[in-house]
Amino acid sequence: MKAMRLTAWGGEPALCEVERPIPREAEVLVRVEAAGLCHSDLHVVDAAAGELPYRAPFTLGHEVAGHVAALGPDADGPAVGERVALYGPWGCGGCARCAVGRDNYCDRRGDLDWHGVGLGRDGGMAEYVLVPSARQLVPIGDLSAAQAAPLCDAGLTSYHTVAGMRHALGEGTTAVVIGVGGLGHLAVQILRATTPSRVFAVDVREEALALAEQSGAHGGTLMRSDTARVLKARTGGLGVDAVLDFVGTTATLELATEVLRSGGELALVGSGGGQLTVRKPGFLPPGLRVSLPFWGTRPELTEVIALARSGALHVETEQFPLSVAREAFGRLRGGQVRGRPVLVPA
Ligand code: FEH
Ligand code: ZN
Ligand code: ZN
Repeated sequence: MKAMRLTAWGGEPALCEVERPIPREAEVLVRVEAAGLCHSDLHVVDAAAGELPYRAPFTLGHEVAGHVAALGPDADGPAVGERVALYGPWGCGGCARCAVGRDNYCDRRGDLDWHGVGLGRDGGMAEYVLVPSARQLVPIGDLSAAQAAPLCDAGLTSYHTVAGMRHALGEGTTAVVIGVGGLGHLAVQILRATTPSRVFAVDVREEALALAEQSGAHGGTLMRSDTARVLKARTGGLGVDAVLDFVGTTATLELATEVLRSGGELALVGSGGGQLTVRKPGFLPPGLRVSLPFWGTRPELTEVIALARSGALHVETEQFPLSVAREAFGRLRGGQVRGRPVLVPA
């Protein structure tokens, strides 16, 4: 079968011909219908040997949807043919966190040489993908695979981020989404669908602000020298209750702390490598709570899929045949994709 693989650290990913896996014990083989492409895939591909705990070679692709193709002899759960989304953060499977579907915060993460499907383990940028058990599968019903795949990471991470700050998103509150790309545009929709907050977007691209408005944002403003003033004015000078930073540079973190109200919530999601000095005495809003949400839980993926099936979420995607995956990597790297790139085995 065809698979887009990281063949060696520091090299370009390559479309390879590999054996189709055979499910053993409780494993389940899934025929891939769509696999999203994430900025984290670029970080993986750009990593030097030893930077990540993963062992090359492996197939990339950590946001995947398809249908069950075969079951190992001890597998339970979805029948052959059932359409599914893959819960991607695979932990040790035996700790207290994994036991309740919080594999994204596995207690043994530091001992593992993987972080999940396509992240040290063979992923879904391929015709087939093997999952350890049916526990990692969420039925998607008639949801299209191109919509379901991005929900496994972009959607789940955004949903988990909102879930972690829901207490600050009640009536009369305001949330700001910085960075309206694959994750940010879904965060806007999730905020609008699950909270009463007013939602404002910040980005450096006019087309991203248009996507934010299309996603339900109440307003948007470009990242400029006066952005803090514009955002504060939108709150009558009070400041915003929550900032979801999907960029994560020093400039976006500084903007966040400039506009946040006392007791506000800052979620740093983007891997921009930015820094924020946290000290007392200091200049941060009193009562500021900072979180670094990572991916999401297995129960939350079920909730995200249900939200999408209710019609509350629409993923902006640009589809590429798996055979030209390298072009998709280049377009994502150049910031030339609107929404989420999705690879379709073809
Ligand atoms: C995956 C692996 C490592 C870092 C970040 C990620 C995210 O893309 C998962 O949402
Ligand atoms: Zn990702
Ligand atoms: Zn674990």
